[in-house]
Amino acid sequence: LLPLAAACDGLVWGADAFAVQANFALDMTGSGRRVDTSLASLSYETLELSDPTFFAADNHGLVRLFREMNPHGVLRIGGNTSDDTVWGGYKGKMPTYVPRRHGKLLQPHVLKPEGLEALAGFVRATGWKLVFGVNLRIGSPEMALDLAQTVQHLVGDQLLAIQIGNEANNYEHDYAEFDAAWVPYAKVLHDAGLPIAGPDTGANTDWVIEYAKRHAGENVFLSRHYYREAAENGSIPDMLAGDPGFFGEVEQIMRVADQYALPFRISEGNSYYNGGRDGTSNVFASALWGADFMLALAQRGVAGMHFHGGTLLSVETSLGRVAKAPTGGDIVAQRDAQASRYSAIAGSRALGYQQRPLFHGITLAQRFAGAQMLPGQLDAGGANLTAYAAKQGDAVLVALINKDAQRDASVALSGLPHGAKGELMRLRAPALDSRRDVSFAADGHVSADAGGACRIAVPKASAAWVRWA
Ligand code: BDP
Repeated sequence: LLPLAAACDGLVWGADAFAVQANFALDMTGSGRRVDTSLASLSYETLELSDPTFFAADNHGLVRLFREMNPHGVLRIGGNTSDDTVWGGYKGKMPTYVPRRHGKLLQPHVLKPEGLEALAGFVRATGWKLVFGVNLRIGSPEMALDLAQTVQHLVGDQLLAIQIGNEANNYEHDYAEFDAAWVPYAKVLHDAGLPIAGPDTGANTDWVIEYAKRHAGENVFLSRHYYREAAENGSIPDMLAGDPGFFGEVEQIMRVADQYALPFRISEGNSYYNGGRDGTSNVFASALWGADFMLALAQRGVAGMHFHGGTLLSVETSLGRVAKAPTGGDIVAQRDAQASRYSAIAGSRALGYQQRPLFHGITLAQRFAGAQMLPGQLDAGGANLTAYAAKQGDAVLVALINKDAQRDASVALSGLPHGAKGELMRLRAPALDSRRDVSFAADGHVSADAGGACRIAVPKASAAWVRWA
């Protein structure tokens, strides 16, 4: 029944005969996109800088988790609060301004120099690069220039780019109006020698394409955001169903990005906007979603995926809401309560930090950093299963992500280097809705037979990652 099983000693589990039979045929002669080392990246609200002990060099727990996720990551500071913030270090005439969110009038947040200084220390401690968003809504290129120059002075060549405005599609009438507001900013920043990226739009692929056509030469990368849906409409089955329409848009953008030789980054995104959905964005299912989403982006040449997150306070404030963190529970629950629902990292300086389930999915995908994607033919056998392969130096990487809630899969791999030895890791948890006990850990070794074949069991709601040497 399972002729290949013997080649993968110890991997055929008891119920294998009942599992969906899937096939994944690697094409070692083909060559796909190179995965950027900054694939796993993060996005935080500007408001986070109002606590200068958060992004700080001595916030060791947070520094450690950033480095663990990716030693080559990019931190994007922005979000709604970037367009609700005035620069406290600005000596010029402060523009008059009343930010509005969801119909409510808000006081602008004031970014203090100590918040920026601490951020620069954090960036140095993590080794991450920085993308920093300035306020477009306020209509003050002078203030933005002053802030951007201060950031550059503090961060030096770890500054990857300044972005102008966050999801301007929410307050500018159309692309032309955005462009007219953007150009004076870009001019002063550009004249001062600052690197620029954009348009940092919400879900407007047409804006990204139009922007590239007009401004490619002035930019270091192109960007847009991604959320599947509003939190109210989120669910585990919806999240795991995949989003083929979006990847069609990614391919459209990549054609233009390639034409201008510019990287494309999802500068902000996550499962569900409006702060993420409790019981969906913060449970194990989000790890499978995140790993699959990142690899699907990498396969299409997207350089970085910035998962939005951070404290509950900053994200709720970005939505014009008042943060109410649930209290009680053990230390794990207490740390969990401090973070926004979709954040990959939970905790606080006082309580310590911990990985959310999503974090583990991100680390699985990040194992493809620097590799060259390989084409492959997948027959998922009717399961909600995805598969990715890549060449990393002399090694071959394979990820098998079984997002199916019901069906265990037995995946027959072919086209592997003959007789290759594989180091296997598994991403798993007790259940799709587990908030804890998620692990991405070593699970022994496998070997391909003399014909380059091997069968790997991927139980429902789990993923396998193999590095073949
Ligand atoms: C994005 C905003 C960000 C929000 C997020 C959300 O840029 O500030 O926190 O949506 O709704 O549109 O969760």
